[in-house]
Amino acid sequence: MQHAIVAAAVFHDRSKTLFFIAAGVLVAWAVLVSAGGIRSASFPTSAIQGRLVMAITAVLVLFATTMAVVTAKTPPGAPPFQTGAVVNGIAPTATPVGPAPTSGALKLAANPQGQLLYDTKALSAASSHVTIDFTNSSPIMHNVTIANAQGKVLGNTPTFIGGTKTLTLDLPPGTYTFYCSVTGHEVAGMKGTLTVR
Ligand SMILES: [Cu+2]
Repeated sequence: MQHAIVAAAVFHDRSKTLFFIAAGVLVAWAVLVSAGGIRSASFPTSAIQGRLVMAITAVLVLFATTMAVVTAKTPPGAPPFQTGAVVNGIAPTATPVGPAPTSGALKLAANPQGQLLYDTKALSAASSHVTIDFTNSSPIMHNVTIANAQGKVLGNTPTFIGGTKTLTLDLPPGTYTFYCSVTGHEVAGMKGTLTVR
């Protein structure tokens, strides 16, 4: 019975030091009492000694059982990191993750202060039906143009100032570029990558 509790505790949690101390003392006591019983034919030698042995045994069993219950109630600590396999003590480097694919309309905006930039360099669509809502609150005319990996233009918004224009395209899964085709804007940094999942 006690043995089963010890075994269960061993497999449940290695950190239950208190319980092991209690269980260890109990086991040591049991060995001691057994040894005494084997060596001496008249063990226990008196009724008082017999009661004493029983009392100590009872106290130890109670202590060990209590510790088992107390330690079992201690929730196991959550793992602090989920970084994948650790090899030779070196955790794998974190892989930069792009924006989560959006199944709804993708939002894109030009820098409202007039810098030749969009507000993101990466868009990710969860399906081939791609909708981009492009907002241009800057004082400069802009558009959004989509090209495939070979540079072939597949679609674009009009070039405009103020408000939002929507571009909808059906694109096979793959990697595309989005950019502003107004002269000099793409070179200045008005471009990014569109990933279609
Ligand atoms: Cu532009």
